[in-house]
Amino acid sequence: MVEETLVLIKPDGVARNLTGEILRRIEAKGYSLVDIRLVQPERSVLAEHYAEHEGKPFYEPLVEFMLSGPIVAIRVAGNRVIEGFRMLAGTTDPTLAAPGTIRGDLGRDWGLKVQQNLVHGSDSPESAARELDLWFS
Ligand code: IDP
Ligand code: MG
Repeated sequence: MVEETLVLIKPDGVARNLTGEILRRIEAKGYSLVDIRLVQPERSVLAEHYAEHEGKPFYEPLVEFMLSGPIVAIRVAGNRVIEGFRMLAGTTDPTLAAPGTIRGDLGRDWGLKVQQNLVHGSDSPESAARELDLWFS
C-alpha cells in the first residue's frame, strides 16, 4: 500500500499566499494530492494534534497561532512520503532550515514565542495515521 502523510499549510502560509507555491513543490517532487481542504479547526482538534507538546513553553502560543486563520489540510501519497515531505519542509527553526526547503526558502524568525514555519508534516507512520483520521474524519 502506498504511504500517506498529513501536510498542513499553517495560517502564516495561507495568509502569505504561499499555498500555491507549497503545493507546487509537493507536486514537482512527484507526490500525489489525494485530498485537500481549507479548514478553520476547533481548539480541541489542535489540542489533540499537538498533544505531545502540552506543557512546553511554546504550546499555548502554538495553539493560538494555529487558530489565527485558515489552514489547508492535505492528504499526500507516495512511497516514503512521510520522510520525503519532512525533507522538503526542512528543520523546525526556519533560520536554520536549509536553503532549498520550504522553511529555508520561504520562512524566517519573526521574534515571536512560536516559530511560524509555514507547514506541518507527520513524523512517523503512527502519527500520519492518527493525524489523517483527525483532520479528514
Ligand atoms: P515540527 O513541526 O518540525 O515537527 P515540532 O517539534 O513537532 O516541530 O513542533 C511543532 C511546532 O511547534 C513547530 O513546527 C513550531 O511551529 C513550534 N515549535 C517547536 N519548537 C519550538 C521552539 O523551540 N520555539 C518556538 N516554537 C517551536
Ligand atoms: Mg512535529
